[in-house]
Amino acid sequence: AGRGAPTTLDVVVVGAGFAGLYALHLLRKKGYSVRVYEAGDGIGGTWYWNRYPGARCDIESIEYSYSFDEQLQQEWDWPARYADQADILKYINHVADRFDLRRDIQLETRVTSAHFDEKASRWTVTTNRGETVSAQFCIMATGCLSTPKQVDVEGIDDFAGQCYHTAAWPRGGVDFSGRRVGIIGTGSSGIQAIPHIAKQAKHLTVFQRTPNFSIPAWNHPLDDEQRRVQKAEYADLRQREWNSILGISRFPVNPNRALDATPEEREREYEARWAMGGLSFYTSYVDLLVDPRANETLAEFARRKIRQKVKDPKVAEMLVPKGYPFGTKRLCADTDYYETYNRDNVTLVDLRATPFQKFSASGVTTQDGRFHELDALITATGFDALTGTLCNMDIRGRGGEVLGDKWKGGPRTALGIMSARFPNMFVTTGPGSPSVLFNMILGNEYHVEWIVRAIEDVRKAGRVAIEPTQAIEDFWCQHVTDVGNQTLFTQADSWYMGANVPGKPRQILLYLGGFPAYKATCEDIVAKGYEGFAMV
Ligand code: NA7
Repeated sequence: AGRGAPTTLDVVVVGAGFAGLYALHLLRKKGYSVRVYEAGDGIGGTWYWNRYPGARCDIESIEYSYSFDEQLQQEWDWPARYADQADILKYINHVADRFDLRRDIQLETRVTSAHFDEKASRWTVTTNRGETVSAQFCIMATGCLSTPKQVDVEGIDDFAGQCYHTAAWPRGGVDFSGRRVGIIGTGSSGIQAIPHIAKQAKHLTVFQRTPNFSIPAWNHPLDDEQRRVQKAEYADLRQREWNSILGISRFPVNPNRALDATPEEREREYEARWAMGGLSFYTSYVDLLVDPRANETLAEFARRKIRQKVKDPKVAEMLVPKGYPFGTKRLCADTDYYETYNRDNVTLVDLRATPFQKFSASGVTTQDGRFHELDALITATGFDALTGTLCNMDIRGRGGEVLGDKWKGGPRTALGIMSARFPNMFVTTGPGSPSVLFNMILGNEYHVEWIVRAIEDVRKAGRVAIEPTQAIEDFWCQHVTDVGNQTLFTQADSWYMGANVPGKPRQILLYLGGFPAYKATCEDIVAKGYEGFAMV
């Protein structure tokens, strides 16, 4: 890209993470002119920004990697069961070089607006560098967790120490030696970062609003023999992933119901899952996420484990999750998380009992009158997930309708991929798709393949645009809500529910019918000539 590059393109892709890179690769292979815009000064999306200590994937690398190229997956060596941020970023950069992707990626360029020109049936895309391009199709590969959420506490701007959000971590890292550090947030990011920061800092104060369920990851290095065995079964592994609910096939799926099992059988099952670690609990019984009594059997098991690990019973009680079902906030996978609270230099503050009162230059006071002196503050406070990035961009469809206005009461999509009156604009792993509870790499691959096929089908049909009808969008939104309501997910104040951002409408933002059912619906629609979509 750059000098002399055309300002008229077939496709603009926004974002150079896993989805954007694959979209570029596939579209270019099919002969389309494509440019990818990326806000960061490097590629990798989530894995570029989230470089906090301990950042690691909690899906095994053998599965959390591209499946589209057999040679790539046979040649790449993952050093550990779960890869850390640096290894995943290395992999992404390898993929970019391997498929010669960089020449069509423009870094340090943020797309600020995308307006649909109805007469031309094209998108006019503008960047923060004042550049404007015209593209027939626009793919928003902007990610689900790409707008970090800041905290709003009185006086926080007066705090004179260093402040870091886990999702905007400085490139060279941070040295916390000798410092008094505070961290807000105990989701996946906080739970991964806390053990690392505690080892380095003079003192770490963890400000916890809601305790999470976390299971040991049991991460370990992989040797050549283990990698050879894994790679030998790749074809079968991928097949099983595509047919599974979570896109993970390394953990067995138990087809039984927890409530049909005896307490002893349940205990055996849960102990076996504990030994597998991490997300394995999601498939331990089929009724866990739909029946509160089933869920409670597992929640109690997990609470007992926390009480066994944390020496101070008062601290243990603060860490024990209550009041929402197991797994309905994203289950965390950790390394030495609970053990960290047995250290002398770690303090846990329960923000429900003692909320923040006010920040000053040197720390924060909680409502019990205690002053916590801090040299640095880490916010592991999550994201305006799934909708934030798209709603903050100036996206205008037919009649100048602004996407952020259309989605004020909640996102409106068909299949999580398109929105009515925004023709030729596609989203990967968008709201209303199942991807955030599925192996994200496979979810992205499927979306990219669906989108590229749709683009080709528009061209083949001699048409200029495709868009969903209002009817299919209404149907899909209702379906997502109905399916969500059959689960326990609606009972937690999670980012899945939009409940982590003040003022955001509370509704289920992902499709919980499972990926195989989702994919079948998407394929069926195409087989019926894009039923519910209009080609103009
Ligand atoms: P999460 O999972 O949204 O966690 C954010 C954490 O920050 C969570 O413990 C929140 O408590 C806490 N939080 C957020 N806002 C505040 C305020 N204002 N005050 C105190 N505490 C606050 O984000 P992560 O980055 O950890 O993980 C995101 C996803 O990445 C994860 O689900 C995986 O899929 C990978 P709350 O629970 O809202 O009370």
